[in-house]
Amino acid sequence: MKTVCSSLHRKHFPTGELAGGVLVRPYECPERWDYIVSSLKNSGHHALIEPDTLDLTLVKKVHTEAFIDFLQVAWSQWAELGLAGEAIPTVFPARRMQQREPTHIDGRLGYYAMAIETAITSGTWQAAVSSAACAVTAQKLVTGGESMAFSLCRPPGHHAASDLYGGYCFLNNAAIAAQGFLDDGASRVAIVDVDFHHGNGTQDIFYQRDDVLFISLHGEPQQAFPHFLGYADETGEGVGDGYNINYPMSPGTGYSQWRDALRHALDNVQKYAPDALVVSLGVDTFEKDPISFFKLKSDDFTDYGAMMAGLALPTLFVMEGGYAVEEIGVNTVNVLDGYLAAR
Ligand code: 6XA
Ligand code: ZN
Repeated sequence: MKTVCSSLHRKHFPTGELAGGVLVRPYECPERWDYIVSSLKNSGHHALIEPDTLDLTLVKKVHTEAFIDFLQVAWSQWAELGLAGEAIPTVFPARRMQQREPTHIDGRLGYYAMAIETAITSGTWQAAVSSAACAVTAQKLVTGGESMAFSLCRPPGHHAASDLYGGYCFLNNAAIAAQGFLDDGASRVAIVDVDFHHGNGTQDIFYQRDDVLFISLHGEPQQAFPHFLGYADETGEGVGDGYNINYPMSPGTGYSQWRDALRHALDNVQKYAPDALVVSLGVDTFEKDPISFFKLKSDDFTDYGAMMAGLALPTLFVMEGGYAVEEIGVNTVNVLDGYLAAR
């Protein structure tokens, strides 16, 4: 198995995340990457590949040009003001306000943010680009004939919509990779998002399309971030109607219920008969995750990796969340090893 990863992820590491009303050390931290790399090596997966340069033309099929321009300059525009901290929005275009992009950085941040825990720092853009580059490089390995590949993306991507960042995400790595599969000849791609949080960005990007089936298993929006998307009655729009499937689940959900939802999800993937599968792989479904409420155990990750292999599809695993850092590596590699053993 080949893993695509880049040490440039370290360029993004804000000092603070607003959580519980205080600035804490971000849950989405660089050690997450280190623990995964070390578990990969412990499991004999030594093929770590550097990504190729990211093709921005591909990124622009998923994100708006204005959003990309904003991400590129947000830090320098913030830094010019000589402010003490990192770039965090404080005001939003809420209901009945204008949806027009302001020129001041405070306004621009609020215009493009879907949540405020995620600060932008000097290296954020560079890290986001390296993360998306990992996803696309791994996609090309799969398109080129590898039966599966893993892109160890950091920062993650599934909350990023065409013109929104937040929830630790800037560029939607899984969506960009799915578009990459299509551009390289696939007719249909399925994305299964097993991160604890709803993949609002990925859903939004493909909501009106039938060439990408998006399925998400997640904490119900009444109780879980991102709170404003992810209900079961969101099924797609226009030609996309029927190609968006959500499985929201309540606090305390354990593996037997979660597994039933995944079984149902994978049956839907099979009916869709895609040319490739993208798995948005977040392991924050783990029982000890500090910010989530599902109860999966480490062995459950192996089990569901094997279930995914049953589809026998060319498969790209894209790293999303997971914050029980000491177990993040084992849980992630369990999915990949479960998959490989069952193929
Ligand atoms: C912010 C929670 C962000 C969750 C990010 C995540 N309070 N998404 O793991 O998958
Ligand atoms: Zn998550």
